[in-house]
Amino acid sequence: WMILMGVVPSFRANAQYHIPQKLKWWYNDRFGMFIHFGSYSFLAHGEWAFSIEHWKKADYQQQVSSHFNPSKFDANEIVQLAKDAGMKYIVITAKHHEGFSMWDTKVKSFKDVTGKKKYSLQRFTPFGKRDVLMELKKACDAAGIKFCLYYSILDWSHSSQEISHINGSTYSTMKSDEARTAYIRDMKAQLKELIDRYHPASLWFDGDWTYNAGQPTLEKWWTKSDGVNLYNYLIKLDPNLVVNERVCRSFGLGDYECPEQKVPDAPLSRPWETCQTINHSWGYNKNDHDYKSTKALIQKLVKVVSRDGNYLLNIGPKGDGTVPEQTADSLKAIGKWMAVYGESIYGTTRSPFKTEPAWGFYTKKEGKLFAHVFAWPQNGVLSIPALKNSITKVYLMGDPDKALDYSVKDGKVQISLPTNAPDGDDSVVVLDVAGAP
Ligand code: JFZ
Repeated sequence: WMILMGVVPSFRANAQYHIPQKLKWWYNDRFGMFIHFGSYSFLAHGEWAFSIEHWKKADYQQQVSSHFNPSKFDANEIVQLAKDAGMKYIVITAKHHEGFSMWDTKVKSFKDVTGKKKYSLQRFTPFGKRDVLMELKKACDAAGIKFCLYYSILDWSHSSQEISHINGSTYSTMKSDEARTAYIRDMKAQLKELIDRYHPASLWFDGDWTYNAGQPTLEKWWTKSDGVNLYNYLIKLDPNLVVNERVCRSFGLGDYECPEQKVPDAPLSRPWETCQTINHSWGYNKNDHDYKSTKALIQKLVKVVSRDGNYLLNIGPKGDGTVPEQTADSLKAIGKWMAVYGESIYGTTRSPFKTEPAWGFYTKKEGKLFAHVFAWPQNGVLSIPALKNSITKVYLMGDPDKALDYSVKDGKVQISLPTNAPDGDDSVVVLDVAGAP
């Protein structure tokens, strides 16, 4: 027994971290929709066009922002797409790096270069007074989807910041200490507006990268203590607010980690989320037609959850507010899989084993182990390490009434599979367990 006890834990994964009460919904939901939508959507060159194309502030505002008119924006349609795809929360850009506010901000200093107009959707465009964030918030509430907001700390339009375009990157330097203090005060006022008006379940910060690979985009005007201070300010306004680590990244601040466009090799020391694009762009880019396959997207979601992460998948609506057809098609295809297999994602956590199998990934919850089989075994046998508690039933997730034969011996569970994989993207084999798997 002693020997066995010593051997068994060694190939089991590390213990899970504690999840604070306020984070429980987020940790349970596992799959969300990111929406990059701003005046850049009109130009249709992605959300970094201002920087990459070296625009002058005045030209960008006149030729891009002032033409943004998302009159076909339909919150219900977008929320329905998210819901059908099995996404449980939505994070939309309230203000991206370009500095354009998607809501009718009352904070005075967020103006265009002339200083005469508010630089917002409602005051700077032909769109009029519709409140798209509120429309989305209401549609989310009605659908039981959590509504969350993205906010960029750096701001390429704000008068406090000197902009220089160097090698396709844009550096934002504070004009003076007074400008810095005033900007941070005004940014906090905007965030209070957003919290008071939309009660977001979560705030997703970005544009904080003081120490980005030796390229201090913010010229060090945004520091760790600013990040700590901002987090504390927000939590005072709403103790339940979930905030990402990018209030000032790489210091372990906020409530969860944000490794971007990459999936860590193993679970991290605290909860994490990866945000990813469906093609290669966040903001709508009319030249980007290179979409990931449904299979790649589903398998990525599974891999992320098996390593205890959340998956935030991005859409970039067009300037008129409509969702590109290929994006909608991708979401619908994911939704078809989620309709059958969603319960192997929601409320599940990391694989119970340290080693990942060659054929796919594991997710688990109390009473269930889900074997996500990407590569269906040629010999008709799926081999799994022995579990902590006894197995009561094994079956294919799409066919729960038909029990599969299995044997348990020599520390292994051997399951007999049908010849053909039931799902080309990911077939899930379920093991019902009397307790934790
Ligand atoms: C940032 C933004 O600049 C971008 O426009 C988009 O909003 C994205 C979600 O976030 O881009 C980043 C930020 C961090 C990394 C890479 C791109 N990173 O840490 O590798």
